[in-house]
Amino acid sequence: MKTRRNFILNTGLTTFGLAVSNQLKGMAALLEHSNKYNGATVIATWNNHKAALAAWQVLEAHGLAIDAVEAGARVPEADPLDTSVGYGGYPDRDGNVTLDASIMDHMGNAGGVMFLEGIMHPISVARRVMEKTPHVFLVGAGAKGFALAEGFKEENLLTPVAEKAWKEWLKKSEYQPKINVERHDTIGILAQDHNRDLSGACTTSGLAFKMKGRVGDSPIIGAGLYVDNQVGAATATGLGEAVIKKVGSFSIVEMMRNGKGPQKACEAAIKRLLDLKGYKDLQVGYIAINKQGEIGGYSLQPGFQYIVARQGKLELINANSYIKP
Ligand code: SD4
Repeated sequence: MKTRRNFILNTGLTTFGLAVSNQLKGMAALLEHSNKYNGATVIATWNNHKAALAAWQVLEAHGLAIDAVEAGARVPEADPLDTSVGYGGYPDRDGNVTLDASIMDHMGNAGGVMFLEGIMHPISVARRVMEKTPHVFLVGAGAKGFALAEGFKEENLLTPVAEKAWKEWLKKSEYQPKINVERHDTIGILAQDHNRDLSGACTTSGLAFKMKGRVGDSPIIGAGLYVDNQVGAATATGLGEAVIKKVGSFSIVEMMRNGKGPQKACEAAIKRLLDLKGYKDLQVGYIAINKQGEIGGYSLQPGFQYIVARQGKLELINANSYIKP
């Protein structure tokens, strides 16, 4: 924690109505007492501060963690400026916006949708799969048919900005995922509510200009997201193929079960990527929370950030990375 540069987002200040000096004192206290239960907590990948705030508001009103993570994930899904998630997400190489999402609650229930088209809120469809069907995953046309039957609206999710970027990409049609450059804003969001129950959600439009039908880690239980209410929860962002091969989020929760704290578990999971070919050119970031409310985050490359909301404060953390800046 010592080497991290932390700061509190201005966006949080007015919303929470706290004086700056109190915030700074509070932040020091947060770091000092990070091994104690700190009350309700939200932790999300990247600078998804609006999402963290939406989730926090659910927890602050003594809502459930599952409602908090869904509310949080819906924010970037509806944001046309977020080019990695939902509406406004960059399309595949044929110009189709195809979405992946997963959700887990504190009872070990899980739901996911993959390769879903035309529905703005895949996270809410994933939740319906979890709560209303005997299944865990629905994909493609099946997921869409289910969503429509559940009353979700069909919409064109390709914004003019995303279409322009795709047409620009078509000129060369080279597929080379770049570290942190593809606007990796995929949201993985974890919450612990006032009952200390844990839930998580993860939602994405996947890698920009991917092959049609490609599915990443985000909707795959154990890879992009895993929650065990007895132990903790973890979620991932970055190159999904690498996370899937290492079953990243499940491995972090298992390491926490075996005694590691969230920070050490994220670090160990990142180190497991080092035997993958080409690891120096890919990015993966993990975040985790345990049942005690301790949090952690770590990435392979520099540049990964995550956001934490707790005790009325919103804090953006620059994660430490295995490969140094
Ligand atoms: C994927 N993990 O589909 C996602 C991409 C991502 O920010 O995290 N983007 O592989």
